[in-house]
Parts: sequence; C-alpha cells; structure tokens
Amino acid sequence: MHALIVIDVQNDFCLGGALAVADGDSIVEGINTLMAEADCIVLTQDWHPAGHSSFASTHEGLEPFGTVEMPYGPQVLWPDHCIEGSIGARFHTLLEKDRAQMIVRKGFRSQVDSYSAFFENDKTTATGLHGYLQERGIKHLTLVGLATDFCVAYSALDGARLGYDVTVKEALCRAIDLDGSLNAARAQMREAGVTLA
Ligand code: VGL
Ligand code: ZN
Repeated sequence: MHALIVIDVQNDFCLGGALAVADGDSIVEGINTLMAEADCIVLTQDWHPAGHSSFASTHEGLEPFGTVEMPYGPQVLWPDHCIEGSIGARFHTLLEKDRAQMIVRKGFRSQVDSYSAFFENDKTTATGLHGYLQERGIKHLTLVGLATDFCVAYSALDGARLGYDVTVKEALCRAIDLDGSLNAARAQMREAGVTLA
C-alpha cells in the first residue's frame, strides 16, 4: 500500500505568509490532482505555541535565519510562523484538505522543533505517524509540499530510516534554500536511498 504525505502546505509558507517559500503556492494544484488518485492521504501541519523555541523572537538579540544551540543540537531560528489556531497555520485555501484521512500536527512542544512528520528534532520524540502507517499496511511513501530542504527532507530521511520506500516528487515541492540547504538535503536524501522524482 502506498501513502501520499503532503507536508505543511499552510498559509505561512505561501505568498504573503510569515515564512513564505518562493513560489510555494504554485504546487497546490498539482497536489490536488495527486490527492484525487491516492488511497491513503496524510497532511502534516506545522503547529507552534506562541513563544516557541524555534522563533528568533523568543531569543533576545538573535535574528531569524541564525542558529542557536539546543540540547538536541543546532536549531535554525525562524520568524514567528504557524502559531496554533492562527490564519497562517491554516492550510492553503485551495488545498483540497477534505480529502485527507489523517492530519499530523507537529512542533507543538515549546522546547523542541519538529521538521519531520515522524520525529521531532530531538530525533526520539515520535509524532505517531509511523504507527498509523504501519497499521494501515503502508510500505511506499510519496512526499510533496513545503519546504523541500527542511520538513520534506527530514520526513523523507526518517521515512527511509524506518524502512519505507520513499519518493520525493520534487516538482511538487519548493525550497527555502538557506546557505546551500537544498543541495545538502538532496545529497542526503539520495544517499539514504530516497528517490528524487
Ligand atoms: C518548516 C521551518 C520551520 C517547513 C517548518 O515546513 O519546512 N521550515 N518550520
Ligand atoms: Zn515551524
């Protein structure tokens, strides 16, 4: 069985959003088309409390897109985004979200960020998605969404590590590309056996 995992297609990552990914809106139509043909559809939703530790504004004197050392390793600092219940945290208006069978929220613990749909950035706290997919007998994953080099890549790498056959459909992803992060993420995904289609 095959699952389509749609990563973080939310207002704050699209045009006019707090952490807008260039051209992010342009993938929505293609994702809708894919969803119309998929049997198992999961959406992820970045979902942070105000004052989250990944927000630059939480750390006095630090700026967005810098990094800070967290107990679990280096963490990029972001503008405030995807605050629980806000309009920015909602899915893109044109995304046919009613097709989804499962919505996974992540990043809701103040002290740890969560890029991956499977594990938070401490690499040990599970979101529960693996259990859900296992119970549904899923072996193959197709990943699309935002952003290629952060949440999509981390999800793909964890998925491969967990033993799934993972394909990232790059034409339906867009990247933040911070200091070469897109090239690095692509190399890591290839190395992990992820198919970049
Ligand atoms: C993301 C940065 C912070 C993403 C989420 O969806 O790629 N990036 N939170
Ligand atoms: Zn986030």
